[in-house]
Amino acid sequence: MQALRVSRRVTGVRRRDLLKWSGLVLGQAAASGLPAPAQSVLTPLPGSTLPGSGAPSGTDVSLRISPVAVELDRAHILSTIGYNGSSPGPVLRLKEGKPVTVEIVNDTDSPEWVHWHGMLIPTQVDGTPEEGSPFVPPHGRQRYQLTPGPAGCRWYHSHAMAMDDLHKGAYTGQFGFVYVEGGNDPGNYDQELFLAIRDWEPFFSASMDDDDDNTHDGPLLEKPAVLDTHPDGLEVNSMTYSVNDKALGAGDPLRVRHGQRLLLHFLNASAIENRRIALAGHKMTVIAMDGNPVPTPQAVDSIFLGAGERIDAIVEMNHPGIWILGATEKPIRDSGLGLVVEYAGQHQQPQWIDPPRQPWDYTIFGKNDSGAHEALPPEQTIELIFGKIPGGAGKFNLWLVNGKPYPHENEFVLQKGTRYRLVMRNQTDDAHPMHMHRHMWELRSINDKPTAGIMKDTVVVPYFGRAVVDFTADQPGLTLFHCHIQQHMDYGFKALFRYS
Ligand SMILES: [Cu+2]
Repeated sequence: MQALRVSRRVTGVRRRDLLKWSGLVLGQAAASGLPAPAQSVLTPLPGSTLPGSGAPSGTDVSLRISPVAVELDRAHILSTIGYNGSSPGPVLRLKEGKPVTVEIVNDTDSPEWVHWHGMLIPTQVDGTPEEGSPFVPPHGRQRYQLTPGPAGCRWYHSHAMAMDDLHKGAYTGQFGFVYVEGGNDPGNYDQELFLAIRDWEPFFSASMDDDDDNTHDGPLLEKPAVLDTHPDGLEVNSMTYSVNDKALGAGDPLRVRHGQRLLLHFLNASAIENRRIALAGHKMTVIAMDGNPVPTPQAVDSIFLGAGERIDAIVEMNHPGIWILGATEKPIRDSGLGLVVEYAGQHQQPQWIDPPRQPWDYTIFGKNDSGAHEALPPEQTIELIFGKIPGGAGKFNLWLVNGKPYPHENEFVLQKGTRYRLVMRNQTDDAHPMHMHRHMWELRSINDKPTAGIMKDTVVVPYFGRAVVDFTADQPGLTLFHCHIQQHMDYGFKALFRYS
């Protein structure tokens, strides 16, 4: 199993002196012991109403797309495109079901689309070219209303195609959290943080360092009997990482006190990779995935996030010290993907402890009696078989759904009100984070291990593996289904669902 992955392993790692422990600035302290108001210690622009960008009155959400500089650390100041002068963009806090007026100003030379990932909203405001959403013209603006929902951790990002331009679309800094406030009760907590995992300075590479091995411990259900042995094409890679806009050790530490409870909202905002994350010395209790409360919260040693996925976790600060929260793979952590967590009164060097290496298993968070019953049995099943045509040296791979790249004409037609089952069969040697717009999936099995009650908008289909999801077709209009790895999406790995 591992041998298959060898060709995608990075052999040499660029090291750099990231950990400059001296000179760290005191962060915000939340020592009251009371549930804290919403705050984002690491993102400088909290709040949902942003009158500062010249928005006309009556605008609830104002986003300005423009060039920004991101200082990951003193040695790495990047030029990219962001929202409202930063990347990530502001954490937007909206109320479920309460319509908001959105104004987007585009200060760049390219048309842009702002997609509201995880929201159940019409195609007109979904921000997706394939669905026909209007674009924000270059040096123009766009104004519309949307009704946020469902409650929970959503996000917004560019949905422009990039193709071979690594300075466009999701490769840029155009991403941010949306927290839709509603009935979800995360319980008491002392600090709330929004942590976007991110890579920068993408480049084309014949090898990759990824965490996809983490998705498997069982048989390779979808491995073809005869593998295509043609050489793979180029993938997009990175060796520059951050949590929000800071490399490990460069930003303020997250300052905590013994006995506090943290509510951490994680987002994998990468355009290129799935990632595993841990907080050394601590377990994290996963309470929600993709913003939706899970039926069975579980404490785990590490979490796995496909590109586009979110996890909300509660962490009990019960192990005083100075710790690293970051990527479980050392080269990635050493290249910036992490954050220092510092207990009050502790002064030692930040510690890392490798968590036990276990495959990521969504199903442990599902209903305990998942296989026993089906509350809403599907009426129709749609098979989606993923394939890859290796591109060969210096070229790009082509990605197929049911034997062909995008576009598909009328293969996927939904009837309103019908309950569907999607059987995603991944006949490639990559784990793909598959996302469906404007609908919510119920995960039903991963590699034939059953589950129920886990509601998601993005599911990582293991390499040579299988994932089954059910959903009700209740959002008429074109609906994009795609891999959330930008290059895979751009080179064929997407399909439009229509309503009849
Ligand atoms: Cu993919």
